[in-house]
Amino acid sequence: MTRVFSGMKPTGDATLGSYLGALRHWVDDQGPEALYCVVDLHALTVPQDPVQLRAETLGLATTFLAVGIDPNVSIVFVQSHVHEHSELAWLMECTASIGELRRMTQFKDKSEKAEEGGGGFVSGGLLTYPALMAADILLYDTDEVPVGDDQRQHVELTRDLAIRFNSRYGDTFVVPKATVRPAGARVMDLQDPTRKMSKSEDSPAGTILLLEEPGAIAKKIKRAVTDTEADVRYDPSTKPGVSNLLSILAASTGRTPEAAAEGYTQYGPLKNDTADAVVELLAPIRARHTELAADPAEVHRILDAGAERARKTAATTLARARAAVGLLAPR
Ligand code: AQP
Repeated sequence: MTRVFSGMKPTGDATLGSYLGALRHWVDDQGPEALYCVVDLHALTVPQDPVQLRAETLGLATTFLAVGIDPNVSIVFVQSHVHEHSELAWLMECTASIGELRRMTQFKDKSEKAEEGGGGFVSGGLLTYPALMAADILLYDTDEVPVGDDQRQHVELTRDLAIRFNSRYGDTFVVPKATVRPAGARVMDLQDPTRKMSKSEDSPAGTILLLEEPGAIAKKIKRAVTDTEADVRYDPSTKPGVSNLLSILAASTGRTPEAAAEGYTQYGPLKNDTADAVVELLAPIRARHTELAADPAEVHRILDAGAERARKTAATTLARARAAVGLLAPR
């Protein structure tokens, strides 16, 4: 059976992008061999407010359940509840080269942003977090990692590290692969469609949150940047704004962007239909989240049970990796 692992950072409310690119595929992939994780340690690469981080962690776990992940089937847990992640991360850091870590697009983007707007502070974790991500994935003998397009590079690095570790120390890790579904793989910011829609970017008008009110969603889509032409066609390089709307409409209604473009001659009707489709898609998630959020103790219980299930596999893999590199086992 295929083992699936994926995670999401609690750095703000999940967006339409993270839903279309990842979360809804997690629901499709779920089963007893699927593990879904709130990767709270990854959030620490930039300074966080402790009270907010705790709230966002619980909130994101609630979102996993609200989108339809069934904790009686799949394993839902918080990364820091399973200490093996941090321990294996050190072995992965010592397997990765600085050059590999520096090449990661997210490191380049986020360190530049931190230098410009964050008072010049770039944490060491911003450079080394792909090693932690490799540990997250490799701990569970993962075969497939369902992610959006932006995360492909990290999964490629995980593969390289697994192969290098196996060749240095003998067969220890399963070599995983990313599964990136084309529909919704890269949802762009509505105000700057050359940039990914992102939860921690300061672009409220360009970002649709999963739990946002229907009126606010419709307003943002109707104000989305398009272009001065009037023809509706899918061509991301010359018409990024219109193509982004077509991708969203297509992913929300189960079609290709080219098929979704058929019949439109003006931007107004395209925006109206896209707004309706997104509102219809997200309404049940919002309602379910409200129900679940009323009982946080139950979400905590689910996370405790998930961590206990996850720990069993994590402990076995970590013991294998420790033995492989030659760490003396305690008596
Ligand atoms: N715009 C997007 N389009 C398609 N997929 C997306 N994902 C995120 N944004 C889009 C996918 O959702 C998962 C969430 O990953 P994450 O939250 O752990 O990290 P991220 O990719 O760095 O997401 P953000 O929103 O950009 O977070 P911040 O702003 O904190 O860095 C991944 O599978 C991702 O591909």
